[in-house]
Amino acid sequence: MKYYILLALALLFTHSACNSQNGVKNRQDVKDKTNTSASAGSVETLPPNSDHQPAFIGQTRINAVSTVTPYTSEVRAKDLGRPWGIIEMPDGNLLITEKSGFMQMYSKTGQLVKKITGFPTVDNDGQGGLLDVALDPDYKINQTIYWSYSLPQDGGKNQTAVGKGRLNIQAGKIENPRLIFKADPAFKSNLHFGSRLVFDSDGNLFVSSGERSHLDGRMQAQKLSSGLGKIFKITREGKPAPGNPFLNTPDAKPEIYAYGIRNAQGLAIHPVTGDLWELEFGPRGGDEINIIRAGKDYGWPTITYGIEYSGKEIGKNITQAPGMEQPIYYWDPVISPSGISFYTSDQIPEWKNNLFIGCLSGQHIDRIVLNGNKVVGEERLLANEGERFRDVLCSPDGHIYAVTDSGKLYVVSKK
Ligand SMILES: [Ca+2]
Repeated sequence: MKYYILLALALLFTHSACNSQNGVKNRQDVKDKTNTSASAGSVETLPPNSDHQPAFIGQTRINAVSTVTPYTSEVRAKDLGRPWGIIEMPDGNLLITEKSGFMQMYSKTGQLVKKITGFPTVDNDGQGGLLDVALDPDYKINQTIYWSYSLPQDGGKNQTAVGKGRLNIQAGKIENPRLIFKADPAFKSNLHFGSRLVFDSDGNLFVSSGERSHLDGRMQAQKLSSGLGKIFKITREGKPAPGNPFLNTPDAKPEIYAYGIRNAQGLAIHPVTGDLWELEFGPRGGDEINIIRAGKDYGWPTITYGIEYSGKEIGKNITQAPGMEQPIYYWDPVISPSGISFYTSDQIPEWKNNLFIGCLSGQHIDRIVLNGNKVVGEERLLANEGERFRDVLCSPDGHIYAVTDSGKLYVVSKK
């Protein structure tokens, strides 16, 4: 008897879960018919965590697309430790950060070329460590690189910081390493450092900071007097970039470019428009793609498409507010987006100017197809590998290089 009651309950649960999935799918199918000729249904089949509704058609659960060009993936190295950021050097080698405080140069075939040491001490606890890396726009002349890290401070505190120095490859050393910027205030947390680095075409550096996964830090994301939950734009010396939006605002940190950010681990410049694209982690639901514009408020924690991990509502439980920017796309449930990269090669023509996203909990590389600034299709690549993809690099050579939390270097190539 007990067995039959359990079976009946199980069937009832499965049925209602399917209904809610189909409900979402059906709504989306209707909405997306005008947007894309892709196959019906989204890549996401799980029910959302919240009852929030998108602000516009195609803001979430866009129709799935499939790459037609045959492609293949391969693990080229397995000994990266805990990689966080990957960039390409002018000579075609890959420079990969290691969270505990060093970098490694690898050939594209997966051979270790050089270990680079001499970086300042990092707080490697939790999500902290030596995180992203960027080349100076004049690297070929000055061999200067920039890195982001969690800077240890007194009392168990730490903060997102940016350093720079001269890369001496032959010696495997960073020369003259120095701190150029830190996102005040320091905080006692081992979470949400943001910290992705990307240079603008004007030679200034965008830096993201997180809100430290703390209720007080979260509120500071809305405060221009705090460096938590922000996008900064700084010069190569760490000063506020000329033209920054809050240079003349009393009490505002002049390095701030945009605010209301939760935890952005994805930054990239769009290859056609030159806009700054940002990927950030939502709470339970509500991972976002944003196009970052000077002086704009991206809403966290006032508006969000997510809920607390506990299941509680966040703030007033609203998704839209005057003066706050909408994400161009969001996910519920989350994919945990980390590093991002736009594909610019002609090797796989259907990927040209698509956005690729390394997903942690999602355990795949997400492909986003765009029509202008509108998301029109989504695909999950390498979804059967069971890997947390920390960063992706779409090389001009037509291959996608990706690093995982398990220490692997993947290469995705045309067959
Ligand atoms: Ca937002």
